[in-house]
Amino acid sequence: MKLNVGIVGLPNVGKSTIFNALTETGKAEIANYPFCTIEPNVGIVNVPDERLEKLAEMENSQKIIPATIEFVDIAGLVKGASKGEGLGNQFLANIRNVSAIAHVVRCFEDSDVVHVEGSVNPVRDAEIIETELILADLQTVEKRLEKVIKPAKSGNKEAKFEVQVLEKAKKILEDLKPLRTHLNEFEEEEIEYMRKTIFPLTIKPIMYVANINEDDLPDGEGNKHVQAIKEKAEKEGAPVVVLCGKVEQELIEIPKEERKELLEAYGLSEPGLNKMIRTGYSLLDLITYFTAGEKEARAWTIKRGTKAPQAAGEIHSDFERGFIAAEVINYEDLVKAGSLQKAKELGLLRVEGKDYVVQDGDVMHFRFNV
Ligand SMILES: Nc1nc2c(ncn2[C@@H]2O[C@H](COP(=O)(O)OP(=O)(O)O)[C@@H](O)[C@H]2O)c(=O)[nH]1
Ligand SMILES: [Mg+2]
Repeated sequence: MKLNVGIVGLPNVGKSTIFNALTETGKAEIANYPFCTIEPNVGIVNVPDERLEKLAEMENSQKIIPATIEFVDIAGLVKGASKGEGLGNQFLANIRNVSAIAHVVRCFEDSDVVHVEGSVNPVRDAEIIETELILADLQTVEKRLEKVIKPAKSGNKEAKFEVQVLEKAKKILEDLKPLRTHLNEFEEEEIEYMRKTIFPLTIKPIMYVANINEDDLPDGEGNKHVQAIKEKAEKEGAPVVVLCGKVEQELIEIPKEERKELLEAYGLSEPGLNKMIRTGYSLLDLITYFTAGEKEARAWTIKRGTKAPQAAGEIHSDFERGFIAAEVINYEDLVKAGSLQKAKELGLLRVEGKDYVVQDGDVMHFRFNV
């Protein structure tokens, strides 16, 4: 499965503004993706990571290759999408193809920008979209139920299992609740089944992106709409990223050297987009390990819980196939040592075997034999 984040929200909330700024600011070198055609609404974005910069400095690496994550601008979700309103079905299909959702809500007042619902109210807006996703899931679940109910009745074991899961999901969706906030009611294998067989929209992890005006920077503290969406998000256990789309756009339009000054003027230590990228990364349950040498310092993306051989396989399938061992030091310890060479001299590199679960920030060197 591709690991990507779909940007979702009502029209005119700032999705494209944010998407464009994102793809500009974090533009990944397309040269690294020779075999994929990149659609105009897809942006491959570098994951900002200070550790990688420091690592490259420490090891005198000529090149830095950051981890990347994909964002997709999903346009045009409106009320009634689940019934095919607007370009409803197409958009729902686009959401089905992403692994996580960045739900942009408008928290800025601006009489020049039309609000499709007539007023600024991010909680209502979020619920409009959520309801469409819930209704779409309900349709999917009901359709599948129709198919499996007969074989289940005649004793088919798999069908019986499906019915049990689908009935549970149906009840939650009929209460107009998303599946993602009710996952504790399912067994692990039931969740797995839903993800792999019926691809629900509301099971995907979500972050809210509160788009505010520049006067409300740095964090939207005094903006009541931001407070309201934060309360909703907290109940759901979803993260909120507060940013100003307009300022993010401004930042990419000025020369790099001037950005720091503009950020400081708004009381920001970094672009809001950086937070959004990192939040997307963690929503997907991804962590980073590093390799570093004179040639390059590079960040590699793995799912949390990945063991050393599979992590090595990210670099090359030979590394996984012929895996012998990994020399490992965590970034924090490496910084204390000063360099890989010094760490080696101090005996700080651990040798780990095939059952080692790679940790975020591990600096790895693989030994393999093919
Ligand atoms: N005042 C203000 N306007 C914004 C902000 N972000 C986006 N807009 C404006 O809102 C309008 C819709 O933005 P767009 O990104 O096209 O929204 P989309 O329909 O969600 O993709 C445009 O005129 C933007 O310039 C913001 O932070 N503040
Ligand atoms: Mg748009």
